[in-house]
Amino acid sequence: MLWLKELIGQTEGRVPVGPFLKIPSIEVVEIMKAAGFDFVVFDAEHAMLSVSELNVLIAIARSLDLPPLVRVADHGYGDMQRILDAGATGILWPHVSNADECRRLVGQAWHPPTGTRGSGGGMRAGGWGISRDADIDYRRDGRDRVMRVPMIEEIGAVEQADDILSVDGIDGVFIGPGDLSMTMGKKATDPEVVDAVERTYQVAKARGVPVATLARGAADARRLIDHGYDFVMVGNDTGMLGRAAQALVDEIRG
Ligand code: 3PY
Ligand code: MG
Repeated sequence: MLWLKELIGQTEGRVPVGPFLKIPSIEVVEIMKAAGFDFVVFDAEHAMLSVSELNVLIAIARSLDLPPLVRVADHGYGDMQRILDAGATGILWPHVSNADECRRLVGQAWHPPTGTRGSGGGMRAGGWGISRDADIDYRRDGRDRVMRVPMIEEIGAVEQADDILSVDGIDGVFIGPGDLSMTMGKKATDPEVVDAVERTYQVAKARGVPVATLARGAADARRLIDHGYDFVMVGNDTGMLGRAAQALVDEIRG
């Protein structure tokens, strides 16, 4: 099975790229694999994805060797634990504001003695407790292979990025330009926002934390890769479908 954490920095010159997915559909996951994406992030923060739907989507993504991560809806323990036990290969937490909050979240996703995540090896993440496959090991995978990724997307968090990114157990950071720009009362393309994103990027690089952000399309994704981002999110299923449908109608109607 592929893990995003193992793809980062190891695919010679090939930076992993993945979309956010919001539509609860097996076919969409298969299409993203067929299109060539390296990983997917199911977006439970903004989309109406239930834990039961995530369970199915995670299973199909894993079977396709398309590492599934989940952006959780909140900072709670219950859904996150079930999503990890369902076999998500990483968690993104939206709006992480400071180091204490980050430490608590990372701890929830880390088994003792380092954290407080409960033991559920009888689930998919543990090969249903009967796996003969040495590639599946609930405790080792939970410790070493699951990605724990705080999202920095508030200007207050940018100011505290060095503290936040010093938290033990972080496997990456995602800089959210959309929310960040809102907290600054600006547009994502305004120079002040671009500078705040760059400052956060530099802190992550200095700390050796793999860093990602959201690309505005293919050219922007190439720019981010050339700049040195370690993994890149681009697009989402609703946007891709919407734009393709609109372009088709426009072409017909002129
Ligand atoms: C943001 O830009 O705020 C994000 O969360 C990216 O999806
Ligand atoms: Mg956001």
